[in-house]
Amino acid sequence: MDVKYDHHQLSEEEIWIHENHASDVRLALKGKILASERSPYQTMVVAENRTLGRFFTLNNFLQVTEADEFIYHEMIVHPALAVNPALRRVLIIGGGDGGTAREICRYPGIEQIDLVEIDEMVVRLCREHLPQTAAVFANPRLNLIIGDGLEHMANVPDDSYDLILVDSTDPIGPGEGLFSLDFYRHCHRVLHRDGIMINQLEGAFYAGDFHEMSRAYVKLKEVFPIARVFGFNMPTYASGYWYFGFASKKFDPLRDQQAAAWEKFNIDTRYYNSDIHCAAFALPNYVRHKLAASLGDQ
Ligand code: SPD
Repeated sequence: MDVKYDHHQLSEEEIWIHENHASDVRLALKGKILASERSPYQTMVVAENRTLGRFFTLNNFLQVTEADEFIYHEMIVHPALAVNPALRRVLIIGGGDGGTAREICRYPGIEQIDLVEIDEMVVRLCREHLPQTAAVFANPRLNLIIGDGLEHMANVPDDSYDLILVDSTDPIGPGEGLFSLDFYRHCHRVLHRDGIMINQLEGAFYAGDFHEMSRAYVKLKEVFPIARVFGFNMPTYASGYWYFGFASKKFDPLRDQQAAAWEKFNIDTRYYNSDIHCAAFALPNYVRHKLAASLGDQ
C-alpha cells in the first residue's frame, strides 16, 4: 500500500527527514523523496541527499546511504573471512538492500549464499532505487528467500552454514526476534564447528542503543564460547560509531586472524584492512566497562 505522509510527498521539493538518536537529539538529512511505501512489516522511505546520495529509512531509522554504506557492509563481511578464509556456505538474515551480499560475492570460493529477507518491499524498492547495493540481486550465485529469518533458522538442519550474517534493522518491529536468545541458539545449532556468526549490535553511546546492545551481548555470551564486539566509524548512524558481534565455537577474532591469507584474496576494500581488523576489536573504556557491567548484572 502506498502511503503519502504530509511531509513525505513524492515531489521535486527537498524536505528534512529526521532520525531521533535520543529524545532531544536527532540527525536530519535534506532530501527529495523517491519512494514512500508501507508493507505489513514497516514503512520505507527512499530519498536522495545532495551530499550523501540516495538513502533509505525503515520506520524512520536510517539504514543505508550511498556515501557510507561501504563501511558497514565491508565490516559485516570481511573480518569473518579473515579469521576463517575457508568459509563456504553463507546465510544472510535481513540485508534486503543487497550490500552484505555484494561484499560476500567478492569471494569466488563461496559456494552457497542464502539471503532471507522478511520484507519483499525492501528488496523491490532497493532494486528500483539503490543499484549500488541491490544490483547484486541479479547475480545467480545469490539465493533470495522472502521469508521470516526466525522461521528459517528453526527449520534448517544442524551444521547447515559456515557463516551467518545477521544484517538486521534495529530491534523494533521485524528485527526484534533477531536479537532473541532463541534465535542465537538456533544460530549456534546450524553453524558448523568452524563457523562464525556476525550480527548487527547497535551503538554504545546513547542509552537506548546501548540497552539493546548489552541485552544482545549477554545472550551471545550465554550461547557461544567466544563472543566479542567490534566497532567501526559509521558517519550517519547515531554517534557516528556502530558495532557488530563476532561469535564462534572456536575462533578468536584476534588470535586466529589470518591476515596473509585474507590479503591473498586481493579484494580492493575502501575501509577494511588487516590493521583495521585489530583496531576494531579494541573497545573504548566506557564501552568495556558498560559491557562488563552488563555481564555482572545477570
Ligand atoms: N540504526 C541503524 C541500524 C541499521 C542496521 N541495518 C543496516 C542495513 C544495512 N544493510
